[in-house]
Formats: sequence, C-alpha cells, structure tokens
Amino acid sequence: KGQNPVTLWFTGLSGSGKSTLASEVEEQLVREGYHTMLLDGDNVRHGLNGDLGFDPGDRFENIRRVAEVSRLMNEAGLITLTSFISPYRTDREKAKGIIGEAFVEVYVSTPLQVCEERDVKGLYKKARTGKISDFTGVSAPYEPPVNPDVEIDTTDVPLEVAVNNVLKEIRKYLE
Ligand code: GGZ
Repeated sequence: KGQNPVTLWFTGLSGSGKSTLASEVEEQLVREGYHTMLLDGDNVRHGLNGDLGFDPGDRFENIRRVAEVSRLMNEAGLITLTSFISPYRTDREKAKGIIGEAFVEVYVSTPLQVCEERDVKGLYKKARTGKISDFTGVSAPYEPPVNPDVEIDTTDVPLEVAVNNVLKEIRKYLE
C-alpha cells in the first residue's frame, strides 16, 4: 500500500498507557494494509541501547538513537511508532529535528497518581522506597509537551476512542 511515512512519537510517564495505545494503533494500521515498525524499551533498550541507563545524558542518547532509527525506518517506507517516556522537551525537539516534518507527537497525559496506582510492574513502589533512582515522576522530571498534536489521558477513555483520536490525526499523512 502506498504511503507517506510518518513517525508517531508517544511520550508520557511509565504506566501511562503509551505502549498499549501504540500497539493498538499499529494493529489497526496493519489491518488497513500499512507497513509499520514499533520501537519501544522492549526491543531497543535491551539491544541497540543496552549500554544506556536513565541519567539525563543517557536518556538524551536513547532518544537520539531512536530518532535516527525512526528516520531510517521512514526512509524504508514504514510508518514508525515510538513508545518512550522521552521526558525532556529539548530531547523531543531534537528527535523532531532528526525525523523531519512527518512527526506526530502523541502526549499520553495520564496523571502520575493514576500511573502510580496502576503500578503494573511495581516500579513506582521501588522508586518510592529508594530501590530505583532517577525514576520519572518520582525522582526525575517529566516535562509535558507544550503543543502536542494529540493528547490522551487514558484514565477513563476507552482504548478504542484513544486509537481513533490518534488515527484521525495521522490520516493526512496517509494515502
Ligand atoms: C523511568 C525506568 C527507570 C527509571 C527503569 N525511570 O514502565 P516501563 O519500565 O516498562 O517503562 C519504563 C522504561 C523507560 O524507558 P524509556 O527508554 O522509555 O525512558 S526514556 O525515554 O526516559 O529514556 C520503566 C523502565 O524503563 N525504567 N528504570 N529510572 N523508567
């Protein structure tokens, strides 16, 4: 299927629902016949970025490499979806600079309190008790986007509605 490649950049706290939303959007795109690539901590932080941790310098390098890979994937004709906390505004701006105009910023704005109540992996608890340092929202900052293309708080929005909001925003890039 012909297409104008685009990168969907999901940003938000741990547990905000970024990856769930990104993979649902991806599934819908695949059903429609598009070719996609989803980049997230699971397939990037263990391999390509296995040398990086969570201090600001390493997060910057994580995001820079993800942006460069996204650009390559776009060049190969794929719609790319990235799911990283990407907590620093300047890092996200740099990513946009690398990727170019076909960059859609999706802010998954689920509040800290909700993410922490979910605590799917028990990481917030570990951060609160000092077992993990530099944890975003607890002991490291999250700088919200000023002007995201889409903003979704997954607290009480059904997944299907969230998926449609994202798809609506990227239709102009698709053919
Ligand atoms: C934030 C951390 C940390 C610290 C481990 N701070 O919920 P998860 O587990 O699966 O998602 C989080 C993931 C964040 O990695 P990113 O590559 O998205 O971060 S960034 O964009 O800021 O570079 C969490 C886990 O890694 N994790 N330690 N200290 N999240």
